[in-house]
Amino acid sequence: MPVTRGFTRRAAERDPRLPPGQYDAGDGWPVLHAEATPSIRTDGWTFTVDGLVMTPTTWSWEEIQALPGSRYEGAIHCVTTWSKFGMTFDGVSVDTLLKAAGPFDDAAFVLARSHTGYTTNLPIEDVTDGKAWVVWNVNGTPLEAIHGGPARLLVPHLYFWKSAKWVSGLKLLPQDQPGFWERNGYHDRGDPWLEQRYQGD
Ligand SMILES: Nc1nc2c(c(=O)[nH]1)N[C@H]1C(S)=C(S)[C@@H](COP(=O)(O)O)O[C@H]1N2
Ligand SMILES: [Mo]
Repeated sequence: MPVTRGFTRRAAERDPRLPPGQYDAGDGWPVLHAEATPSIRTDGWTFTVDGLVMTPTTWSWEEIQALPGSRYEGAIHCVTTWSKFGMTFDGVSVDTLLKAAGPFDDAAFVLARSHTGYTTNLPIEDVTDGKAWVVWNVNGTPLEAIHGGPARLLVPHLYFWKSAKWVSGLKLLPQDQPGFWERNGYHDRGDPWLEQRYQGD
């Protein structure tokens, strides 16, 4: 039956790494952000973990680079339906940063913030156990300003709006506090495999 065979072939051709409703952007890497691209120098740059932590901690550019490095190799998924495969990001694991600051037991959420004022919220489980990074290199080269350089958050198992560009810190909170896109109609969590694109999904 040709109809059945056609359906089966198309299903087999779909890349199993592609979450539902996503397409492979190939070599291109779309640029998306709400604010003007800032020009942020690495001298004077800081990254701070504060809120519900024993030791609020700020790292300079040199200090964060001196931490044990960590790499992510894999896909990224934007809510506007493009995905990219085979990305290599280098930076530091959020686990390393949180370990230094020592979250209190009641720290259940984080609000990531950017040097531009952008924010995005995450449950602490989504940034611990090797699931999130602060990164400054992509595919072996320094992250360009248009992609969040000098450093951005990377939370690749969630839609890419959670990966705050020009990231400046994480605040540990007792309850969820929606960030920029989450207040503007995007889903609170943003799991691409569950197609959690917009509020109510
Ligand atoms: N500071 C900041 N970070 C941001 C955004 C933004 O508007 N401002 N947009 C998010 C969204 S919606 C996406 S899809 C990705 C886009 O990252 P890219 O431009 O490197 O592809 O950045 C995320 N991080
Ligand atoms: Mo996005």
